[in-house]
Amino acid sequence: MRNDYPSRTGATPQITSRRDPVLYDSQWQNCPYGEDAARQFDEQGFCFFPELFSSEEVAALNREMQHIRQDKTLRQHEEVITEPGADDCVRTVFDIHLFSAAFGAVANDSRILDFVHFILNDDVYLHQSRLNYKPGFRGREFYWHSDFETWHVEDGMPRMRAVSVVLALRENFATNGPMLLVPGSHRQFVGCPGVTPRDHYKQSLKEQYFGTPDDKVLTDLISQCGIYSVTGPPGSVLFFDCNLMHGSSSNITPHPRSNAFFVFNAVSNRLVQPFGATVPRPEFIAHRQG
Ligand code: 6CS
Ligand code: FE
Repeated sequence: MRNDYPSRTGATPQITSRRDPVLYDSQWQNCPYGEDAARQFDEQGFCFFPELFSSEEVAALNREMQHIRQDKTLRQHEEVITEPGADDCVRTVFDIHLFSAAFGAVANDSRILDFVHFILNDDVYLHQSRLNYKPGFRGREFYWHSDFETWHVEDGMPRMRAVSVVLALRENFATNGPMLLVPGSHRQFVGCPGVTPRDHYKQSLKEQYFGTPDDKVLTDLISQCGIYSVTGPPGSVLFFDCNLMHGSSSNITPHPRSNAFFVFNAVSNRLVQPFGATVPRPEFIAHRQG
């Protein structure tokens, strides 16, 4: 298969234009949140809806999150990733839709699925789900990256036809490491330096060094596009394009910044062999059927 999005080839990284649509349904009047939301997603690569889920709904999900976090038997599972240098501190739990029926129901909720279907204009399946707990004091950063870059290089996602949905379980303040987005960056593909090491995910899910752009590229991109900090109360939902440049700082406040992530991929865009790694990552990070 031709590779339109080379990255981590060891060569000097290139910036190229996106070669895939952003909105796959060209009839913007079909957008369940209106044509303005469609335009915003197309231009900026994201849409944010404060308090899309009620405080009662989020309270129930928070209880569920506490069960998952505190279940010591789960610590043995490979789905549970701990913070770098703090083995007792949960950073990420993958496949939350399988661990918990309540999170599974969120992934099937029409407030989410209708917009996802509009964006991708295809049947969809869950490529990845996870809880990023980002605990107070010890929650570490997620360095700048495009998710698609990783999914293409390490998992074999062919095209940019996937969308991430983030549900805030706790308030995302300006101070507790909210997600930082680079609006409009989804229209360019940023190749990254280096070559993927073997079993890279064991390191990268704690601290990522490959699949991150170099300083010069980031400086130019951010001077062009700026940074949008995603803040809002629990129940708020962010939809963002798979190729949007984003990251977040560490959390030195006492307030956890906990978010649930659901990534939907179009069935026509199922994973093939990785474009820049020898062995695909395990199913719990990147579902190959679903
Ligand atoms: O490697 C991954 O697939 C994950 N890592 C990051 C930092 N974002 C997307 C995804 O969950
Ligand atoms: Fe990410």
